[in-house]
Amino acid sequence: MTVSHNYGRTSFVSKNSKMATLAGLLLSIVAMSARADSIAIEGAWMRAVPPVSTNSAAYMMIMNASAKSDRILSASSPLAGAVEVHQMIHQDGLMKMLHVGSVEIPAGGHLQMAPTGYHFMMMNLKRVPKEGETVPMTIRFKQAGALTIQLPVKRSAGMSH
Ligand SMILES: [Cu+2]
Repeated sequence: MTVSHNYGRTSFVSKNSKMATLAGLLLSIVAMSARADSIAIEGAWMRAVPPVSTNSAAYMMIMNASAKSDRILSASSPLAGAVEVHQMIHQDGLMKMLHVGSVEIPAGGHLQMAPTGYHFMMMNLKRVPKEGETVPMTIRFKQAGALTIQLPVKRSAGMSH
């Protein structure tokens, strides 16, 4: 489910000023999206699951405004024992989930993580968050470094704005 295309949004490329990055980070936490230099994340959410669940999943759009491709190396959340990148695939008439080691975000492209494709599997939940809560997740990128985002807990993607 990797789709690559160019963004006609030059505003994406942030100047490497620490103040601008900090201001942008603070601003984007409020907007439930985040950016670190070339990477911007929008529409992030975590699926609300029943209290007995041990796993959940997180979805988002990851955009790479850089001229270099980037990769997700790992992710973590204080609420999960482990966070893995998974992919839903259709095989032999069944939907299967694959653990993928590393996913590329093409230069000038994006990676859409959604219930039908790539997702962050949040495993061994230490506590099941309620709908409406916000859960932090840190994603480590090969080029852009670590980025911490806030995941609103929802039952479905819905429209947040
Ligand atoms: Cu999964």
